[in-house]
Amino acid sequence: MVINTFRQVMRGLAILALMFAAGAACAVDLNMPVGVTPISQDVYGLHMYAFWVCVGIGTVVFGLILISIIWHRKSTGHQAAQFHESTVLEVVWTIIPFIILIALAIPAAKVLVKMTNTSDPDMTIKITGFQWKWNYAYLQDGFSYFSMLAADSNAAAQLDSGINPDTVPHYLRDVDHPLVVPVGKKVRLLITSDDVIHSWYVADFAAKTDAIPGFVNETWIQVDKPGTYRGGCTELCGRGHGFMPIVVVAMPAADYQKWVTAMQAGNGAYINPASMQPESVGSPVVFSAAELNFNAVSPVAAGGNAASPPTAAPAAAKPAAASAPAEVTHTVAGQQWTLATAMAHGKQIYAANCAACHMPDGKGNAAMNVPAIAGGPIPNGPLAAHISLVLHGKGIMPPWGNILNDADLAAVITFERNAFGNHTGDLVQPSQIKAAR
Ligand SMILES: [Cu+2]
Repeated sequence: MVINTFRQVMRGLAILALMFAAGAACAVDLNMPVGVTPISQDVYGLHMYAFWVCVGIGTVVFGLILISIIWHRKSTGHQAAQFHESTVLEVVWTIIPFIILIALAIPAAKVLVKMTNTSDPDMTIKITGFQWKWNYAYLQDGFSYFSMLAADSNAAAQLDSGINPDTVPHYLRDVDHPLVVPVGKKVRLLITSDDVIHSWYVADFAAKTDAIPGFVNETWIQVDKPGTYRGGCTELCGRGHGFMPIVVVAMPAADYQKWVTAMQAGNGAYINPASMQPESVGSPVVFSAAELNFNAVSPVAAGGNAASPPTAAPAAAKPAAASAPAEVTHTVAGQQWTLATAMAHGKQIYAANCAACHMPDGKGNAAMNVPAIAGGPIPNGPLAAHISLVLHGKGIMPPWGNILNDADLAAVITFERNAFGNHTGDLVQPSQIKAAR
């Protein structure tokens, strides 16, 4: 009997020791990140301060309980003290918690005020949440772009993809077009939404602000260390909620300025901040200075960018093979597609934007009342009606004209009309999308 009790006690102690060891082993990872912005460091300091106050209170309270249990228990002859309405005691146990609360509230309020002080920013970026992507608009620099789940994560996330997510770098934590900010500058973020409530959150910045349709919330960041920082949407916003990560690249101010200049010259093409090259879709990719400035590419492309409205586009433009390099598969609003380049790019646009509802095989989703692309009446019917539906949306279908640029829309509509067993032979050019807007 005694031996059994002894064994149980020893086993309990061994388990406790293991738990402490495990706790110590991962204690470093359990704490919140210190972060790279002044606010995140303040928040971390606040967190540690509150933590040590809690440790102090815990030590006193549990210490007293332990002393009472061990040295003042009934079995050793101690009697409970009997007293009521001790004014001194009541004043003491009111004043002490009051002091503790004030001591916590003052530094917390200071950080809160600092956090919401968005005055005198060096620059402003407007962030708009969409189901399920982010749009970043550089208000002073005059360009904006969408940031969505990286293609490799998206491919692996598909049902029965056969791709092991462990083989995908930064699975569900990577995007195609990261937000780019300069190091050491105060960046004001205006945050809103186009559809439902999202929330923009990057732990290393201690920035977490709800994106609410019809409201513009604001916060600010000042990233003091160059690097790549990851976050995600933190407001359950629908079934793609887990698939709208956030990636922010912080660059030295001089490099950032080069990126801005390249973005402004790129006419809609995203410039990869790592390589400072325009993003490529498919390969091989051929770029020249002239292609980056599409005013100089071809008469048709220049027309797409002209201030005056373009003349009515032909119902089914023929591939302009002579004027557009066949290999160019980046998206510049105003470029000319060939059937091959449009199909290749349209396939990627479809996978990133349309497959979630219309399904990767184009069969649609009867339960959600989403019609099929494969053999469906719209992709096989009049082209104008198809373009109009994609541009303006209908029911649960969003107006993609607000989300994708002319080149992407032309490519994806071309793809839908010539994939999944559809054979209309239609090739849609960005100028047709522009004319139909
Ligand atoms: Cu969300």
